[in-house]
Amino acid sequence: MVSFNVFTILAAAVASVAAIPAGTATIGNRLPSRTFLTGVTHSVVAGRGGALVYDPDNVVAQPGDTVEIHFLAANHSIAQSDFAHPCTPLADGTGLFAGFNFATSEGQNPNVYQFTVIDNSPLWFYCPQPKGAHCTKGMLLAVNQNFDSQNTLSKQRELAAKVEPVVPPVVQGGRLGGFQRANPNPLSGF
Ligand SMILES: [Cu+2]
Repeated sequence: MVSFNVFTILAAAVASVAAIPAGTATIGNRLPSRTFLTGVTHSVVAGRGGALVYDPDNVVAQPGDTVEIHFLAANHSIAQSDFAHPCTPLADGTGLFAGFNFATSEGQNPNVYQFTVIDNSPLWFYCPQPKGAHCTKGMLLAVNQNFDSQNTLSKQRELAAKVEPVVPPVVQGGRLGGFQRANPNPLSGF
């Protein structure tokens, strides 16, 4: 009976480990330990058609969903802000910043950037590329914006148009556990 119980516990442990996608663990991953990954991925394309956009620029996601950024030609990135200060990194230093590691002259960069939605709170992101002021020109991404509030993506674009993008000082995954990885699905989002 004892050995059966041990086996059962071991089997459960192996099963739970196997359920985590390869590549999830990374240095700087600060995901809350109880975040349950749903396995759902929302693909977002940065720079589609050469435009200064994330497409889509509005994602509705559940806690545990993954948002995956694919980078097309140019030198885009992604950084996290709050609603009221678009183009500026989160002041408390907890925001993610992917770094400028995704430049490509054609096609899409072989790497993507992933982060995990950890609750239903609105999340705000911008492209911090200062050359050409991508954020100022509206390169913003909202996750779970609340359309019943004043804080909508269209309103944030009005705020962004008045400021210059700030490059965050540190490349980090932030509370959302963001990390760079090889593109697991090159056709995703196209
Ligand atoms: Cu950009």
